[in-house]
Amino acid sequence: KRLVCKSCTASSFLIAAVWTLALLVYMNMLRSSIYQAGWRISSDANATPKAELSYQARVTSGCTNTAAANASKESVSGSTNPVEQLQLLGVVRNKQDKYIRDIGYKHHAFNALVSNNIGLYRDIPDTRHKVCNRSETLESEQLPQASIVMCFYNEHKMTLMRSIKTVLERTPQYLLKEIILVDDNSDLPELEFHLLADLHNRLKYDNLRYIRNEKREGLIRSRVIGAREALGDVLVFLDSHIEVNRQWVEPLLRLIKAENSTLAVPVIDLINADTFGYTPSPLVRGGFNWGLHFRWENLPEGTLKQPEDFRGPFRSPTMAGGLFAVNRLYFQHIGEYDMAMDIWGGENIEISFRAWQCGGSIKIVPCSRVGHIFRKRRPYTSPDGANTMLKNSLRLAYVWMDRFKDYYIKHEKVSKDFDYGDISERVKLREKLQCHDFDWYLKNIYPELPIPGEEPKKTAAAAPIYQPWHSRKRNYIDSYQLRLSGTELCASVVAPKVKGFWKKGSGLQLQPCHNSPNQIWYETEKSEIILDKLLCLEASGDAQVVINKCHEMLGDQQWRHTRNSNSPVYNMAKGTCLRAAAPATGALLSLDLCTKATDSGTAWDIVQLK
Ligand code: LR7
Ligand code: MN
Repeated sequence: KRLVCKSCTASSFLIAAVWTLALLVYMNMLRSSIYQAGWRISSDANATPKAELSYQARVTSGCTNTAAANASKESVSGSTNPVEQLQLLGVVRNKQDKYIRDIGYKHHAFNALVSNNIGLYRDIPDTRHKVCNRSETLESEQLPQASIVMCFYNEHKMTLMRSIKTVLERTPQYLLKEIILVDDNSDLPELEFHLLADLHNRLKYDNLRYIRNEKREGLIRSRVIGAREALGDVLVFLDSHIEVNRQWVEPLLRLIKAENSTLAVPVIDLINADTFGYTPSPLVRGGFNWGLHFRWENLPEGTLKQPEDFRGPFRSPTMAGGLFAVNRLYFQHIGEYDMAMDIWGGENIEISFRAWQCGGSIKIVPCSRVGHIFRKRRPYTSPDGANTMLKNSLRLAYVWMDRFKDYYIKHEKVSKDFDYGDISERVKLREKLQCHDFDWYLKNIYPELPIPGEEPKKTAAAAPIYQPWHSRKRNYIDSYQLRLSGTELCASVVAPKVKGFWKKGSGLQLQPCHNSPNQIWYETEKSEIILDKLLCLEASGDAQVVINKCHEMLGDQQWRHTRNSNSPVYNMAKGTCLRAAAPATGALLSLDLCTKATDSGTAWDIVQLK
C-alpha cells in the first residue's frame, strides 16, 4: 500500500521495481564473474600523515573486523569487501546509468550513480580509535537532546535521504529531539518531485520538520532560520551529503554538557566523491591563512604521545564550518550568525573568531566521526554570480580583526570601494559581549600563525587532508603492458616529452608492442596505473583516457583488472572500461561500457614484465 503515491503512476514504480531487481541480479552475476576471473581486489588503505601511521594501522584493522561482523546485516551487495562493493555499485551498464552519472556530476559534483546504488543506508567502517568509549550511553547520564539542522540547496535526493537516514539509525532516539531540514529554495526537478512524500515514506520519522525558503538565502541564513525553529537543548549543524558514524553524537553532547560554551566539532572523515569510499581522516585541527581561507593543519607537536591522548578533545583555532554541535541558548547568546552574509563562505572563520574572542571555545572531538563528501568543485553559484566569500570575509575582517584586517585586504588585493554592507549590528554585538581583541586571539589561541613581516615562527605544517597518501612513498607492485586481446597491439602514449615528462593530458592509442617506455605501465598499491613511473592513467571528461599528474585521490586514477588475459580494465570513477576503437595500429583508446565479448575492444591481456 505504501508504494502507491498520489501523482506518480503505478507504472513508474513497476519500472523502478523491475530495475532494482534487474540491478540486483546483474550485480550478483557480475560479482560471481569477477570472482571467477579472479579480479584482484586490494583493500582500501587509510589516510596517513606521517605522525599517524601507527594510529591509522590500528584504525584499519579495527574497522575491517567490524565491517565483516556487520556485513550480513548492513551490506549493500552481499560482498564483505568494501572496495569490491563500491566497484559493483559504480558499473555503468547502459545509457541510463551514464545519464545518471553525468547529470549527477554536473549538478552535484559527485557520482550520483554510485550514491543511488548504495541506497538509503550502508555499513561504513568504524574509524574511531580504540580508546574511544564504545559502551552504550544510559539515559541516566542525562545528556542534552539534539536538534539536527540540515540545510540544503539542490542536493542529490538519495544522498540527502541517506544523510538523514544515517542520523536516524546511528543516534539513540532519546537523544534526538528532531531533524530540521531547511530547503534553500532548491529548483532541481528531481527534488520538487515528491521530496516530502519520499522523505516521509522512506524515513518514517515523525519529528522530521521541513522548512522551505521562499527565496534563496544561502547556507548561513538558512542555518539560522532552522536554528530558530529548534526545540532541543543542543543544535547540531550538518551538511546534506554526510554519513554519521557509530555513536557519533554522544561524545559531542557529553562535551557540551560539561562545557556549555564550547562548540564541539566531530572529525570529518572522507567520502570519496567518485567512488563513495569511506576513509578516516587523521586527527588535525583548523587554522587559516591571511586570505581567510580555512586550512587543516597538524596538531601541535607532542599532542598525541600516548593512546589516551587520542580521545581528545583538542582546542582548534577555527573549524571547517559544516558540522558542529553547540548549546542552543549559547548559540543565541553569541549572536547566531551574521545574517548579512550571503550564500557560502567565511561564516566558519567568523564564528570561530567570535567564539574564542567572546569567551567560548572550539574543540575537536576525535571519538565523534562524521563522513562528508569532499568534492573537487562547488556545483552551484550565487544567484547574481557575486563572490560571496569575499563579501563575507570582509565583513568578518572589519568586525573582528582590528588592525589585522589590513593583512587580509592586502593578501586578497581587495579594492578599497568594495561594498560589504552595514556591519554596525555586529560591531554592537562585539561590544555587548565585551569580547577580546584580535591581538589576544592571535597570542592566545593561534600563536602559530605567522604574521607578515614578523619573525618566522615555528608553524604547524599544513595537513594534506585532500591528499591522504601524499606523504607516502609510492609502492609499485607490478609492471606490465596492456595488450589488446587477440592482437600484438599495446596501449601506448604517442606524445612529445616536455622537460623529461610526457606531455600531460596526452591520449592513448594502440601501437605494435615493443617494450619501450611509452607502453610500460607500473601499478601501485593504490591501483593507479602509471606510465614510465611518471604520470597516471586517468579517466577524463566524458569518456577520454589520458595521462596526467598523479593526484593520489583515487577515483578517476583508480583502475581494476585481473592478472591474466581477456580482462576488462575498469575505472572506479567512471564505472566504464578501457576500449580500443578498432584492433588496428593508431586506433584511439577511450572508455565505454564493460562487456565480456573479446571483440568489443575492451578485453586486454596483462602482459607482465620481468
Ligand atoms: O546557497 C546555499 N544554500 C545551502 O543550503 C549553498 C549551500 N547550501 C547547503 C549545501 O547544500 C550544503 O548542505 O549548505 C551546505 C554546505 O555547502 P557545501 O557542501 O557546498 O559547502 P562545503 O562543504 O564545500 O563547505 C564548507 O564551508 C562552507 C563555508 O560556507 C560551509 O561552512 C560548509 O558547511 C562547509 N563544509 C564542511 O565544513 C564540511 C567539511 C568540508 C571541509 C573542509
Ligand atoms: Mn559540504
